Amino acid sequence: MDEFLKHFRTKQLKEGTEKVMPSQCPYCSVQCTMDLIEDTVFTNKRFKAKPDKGNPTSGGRMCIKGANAHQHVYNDERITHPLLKIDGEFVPVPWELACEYIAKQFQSIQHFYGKDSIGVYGGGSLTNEVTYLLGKFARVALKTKHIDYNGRFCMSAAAAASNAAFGIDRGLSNSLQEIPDADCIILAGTNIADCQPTIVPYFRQAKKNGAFIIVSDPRETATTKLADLHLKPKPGTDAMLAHGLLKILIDEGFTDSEFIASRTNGYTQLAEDLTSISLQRVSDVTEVSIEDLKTAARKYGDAPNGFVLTARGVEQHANGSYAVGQFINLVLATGKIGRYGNGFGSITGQGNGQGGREHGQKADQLPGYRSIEEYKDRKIISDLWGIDECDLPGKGVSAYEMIEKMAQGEIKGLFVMGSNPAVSNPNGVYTEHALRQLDYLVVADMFLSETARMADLVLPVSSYLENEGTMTNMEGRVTLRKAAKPVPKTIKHDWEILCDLAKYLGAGNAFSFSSAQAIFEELRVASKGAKADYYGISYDRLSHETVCWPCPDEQHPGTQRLFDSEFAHADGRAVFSPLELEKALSEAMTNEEYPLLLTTGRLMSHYLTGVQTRRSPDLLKRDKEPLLHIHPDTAACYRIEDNELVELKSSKGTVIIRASFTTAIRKDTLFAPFHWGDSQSVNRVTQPRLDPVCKMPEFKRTAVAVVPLVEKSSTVQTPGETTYEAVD
Ligand SMILES: Nc1nc2c(c(=O)[nH]1)N[C@H]1C(S)=C(S)[C@@H](COP(=O)(O)OP(=O)(O)OC[C@H]3O[C@@H](n4cnc5c(=O)[nH]c(N)nc54)[C@H](O)[C@@H]3O)O[C@H]1N2
Ligand SMILES: Nc1nc2c(c(=O)[nH]1)N[C@H]1C(S)=C(S)[C@@H](COP(=O)(O)OP(=O)(O)OC[C@H]3O[C@@H](n4cnc5c(=O)[nH]c(N)nc54)[C@H](O)[C@@H]3O)O[C@H]1N2
Ligand code: SF4
Ligand SMILES: [Mo]
Repeated sequence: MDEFLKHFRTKQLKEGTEKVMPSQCPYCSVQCTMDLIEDTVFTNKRFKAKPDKGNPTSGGRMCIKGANAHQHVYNDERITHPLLKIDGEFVPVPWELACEYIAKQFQSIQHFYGKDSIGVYGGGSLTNEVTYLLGKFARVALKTKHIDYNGRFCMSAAAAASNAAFGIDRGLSNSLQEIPDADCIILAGTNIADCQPTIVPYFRQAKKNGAFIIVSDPRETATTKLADLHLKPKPGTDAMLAHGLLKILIDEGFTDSEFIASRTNGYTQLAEDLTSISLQRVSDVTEVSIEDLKTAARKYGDAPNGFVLTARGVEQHANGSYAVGQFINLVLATGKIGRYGNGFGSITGQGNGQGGREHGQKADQLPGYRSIEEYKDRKIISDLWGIDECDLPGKGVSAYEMIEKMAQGEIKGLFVMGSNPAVSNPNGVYTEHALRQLDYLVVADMFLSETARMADLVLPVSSYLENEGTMTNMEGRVTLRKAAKPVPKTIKHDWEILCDLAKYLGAGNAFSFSSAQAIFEELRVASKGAKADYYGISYDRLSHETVCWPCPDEQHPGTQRLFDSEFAHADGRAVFSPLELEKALSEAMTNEEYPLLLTTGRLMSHYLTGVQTRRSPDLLKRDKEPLLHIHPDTAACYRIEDNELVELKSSKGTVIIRASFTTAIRKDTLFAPFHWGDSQSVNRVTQPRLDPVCKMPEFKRTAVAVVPLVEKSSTVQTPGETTYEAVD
């Protein structure tokens, strides 16, 4: 078929029936670029994607999600008109009417219940321009303090830990190009092979060059295949694991005393406090052997160059920010940062997971990582936005806390752009109830997502192929995604929707933008001199290069590696995270009723709540439904058979899911992906336990029970059905 396609392509090219659309994948934080080739004649396979060799991060690679991303864009289920719910049915309405309705409803709610009764909920798939504008929209047009976004569930733990340690928060401290030259790499709670597949070759190359790779994950995954040493900790015990590693590094003399003395604060106290923990205790809590702990610490300590990378496996816990801080301690104690081939990174998730957290859609932030609580920052931004500093709202609450405020009736109207909170929040049953409690829910999306279905009004938005804007990848690399094709006439860009709504809300003057580029120009100024400084980046530059921030002026080349000479704290030093043992100790979560630990995560073929990938036939056919990974020995204890539908229960709710046997998981742990909605949404069982510092929910550890859907109380057999043993 491929040969045939090639032949056909050549023929079509000659006839000029082939359309080439340069595009950039809408999904993960690598941001691969590709040419989408549309064959206007050959209808059997209309589209073919060809990766772009010039991309400095993906280097001519793409994964199956990127190759099939266009399928959701051309899906018939795409919304093409604003939809107003009348008597439970969605009815298409003109844009003017939709905007008028939204403005009237929100204004009337605010009139009775105050400005903060409206919430805004954003996402990390939005471009930097939309992220920036959404923050401005909430604070200037709606004048509410309640804005937060899905990155709270994604990057908040790493952000809090990086800010505390380094004084700044950027996914990777170095560009990926340096990975092949590391001698030891610790990958903690990250499954790059399924989640950022196109960066795996950097790690393969490192291995070829002799690097020792250590992976910490309670499961065997495509990533653990890369590992020379696979540590399988009990879920939620990573902080303790890192304590153990640091203890060995100190005891065996692997620390870099010169680096510690000249570039850090807080080491002496930490080293002293660590003496109170024995390796035996670390091993008992984590269930990783002392021998494996020693091998890991020695390999990392002994390596001239090394990286430590974390992701959601370590971060999505009620102690996530603390755990990340402990991994950063390993880097600081060994002086493995601020020079070539050495560094730390939290691998960002969404396409714009990095930029999405920099420009003001987080409850406590203003553009450029400015603080909404610092007078100086507030003044700069309010002057730029043409409002009084005292009229700029203060800090709001985190995403899940907004859900709580909806349930309590404090937030009565919600505007959602770029997220599907009904499926991605923990405590799903409660979340759905909270969203249903709202007086007015507006969702801007391409599809009737599970959240949009609950809305009073849904606004159709442009897709990644139609929408121009900048995205910032895990390296802090800013890229310009140009529109590959025009937006359908009845659909609008996110930024246009915000500008239109602002007019109806009486704030049109501050939203008179005519292009994404015009918004970026304002963002540049807003971020000038701030931590995430984009001032030196322009669309002109981005049309022929990519630039890593900070980039303070147009002559500046951008910053590929951070911390070469100083950290971002006022005194230029990094800070060790202190020991708080109670945070590292795993709470006894399981009990007789809920004896197992559930952890959740991702599959290669689907993306987040699956709204886009479940509407891409070639991706859906790879994984049609969620499967609950369970060890056969565990399954036997609960009379569960392979491929059988089971009830997965916690104290919060129940999910119906098919069991799938695997020996690649700890016996006390179950795994399920969260890419499906409704009765198959795994977040119906997760707990709303939040990290007190960053408000990250504990997605990676829930006490659960699992029972067969079919009661096995007697031997019932109908032809073709399974026979079950009788229960005593
Ligand atoms: N295919 C695909 N790729 C994606 C996404 C997607 O939905 N699908 N989403 C993107 C986004 S937004 C994100 S945030 C990233 C997420 O990227 P990752 O964080 O790499 O993905 P996860 O599958 O959530 O979790 C990673 C691993 O953590 C392990 N884990 C679970 N609990 C623990 C624990 O307690 N300790 C340790 N050490 N490990 C644990 C899981 O077994 C899993 O293999 O991926 C991005 N890329
Ligand atoms: N159990 C469990 N839950 C989790 C996680 C986990 O590991 N386990 N991970 C968490 C993480 S890391 C994340 S990032 C969240 C993500 O969770 P969500 O915020 O729900 O993310 P998506 O599923 O991508 O939802 C995005 C929605 O926005 C729409 N969309 C896409 N692009 C655009 C755009 O440009 N504009 C607009 N207006 N809409 C757009 C999509 O169609 C989709 O409906 O889930 C979190 N929830
Ligand atoms: S999902 Fe990530 S790795 Fe795959 S093509 Fe898209 S950007 Fe690249
Ligand atoms: Mo994420």
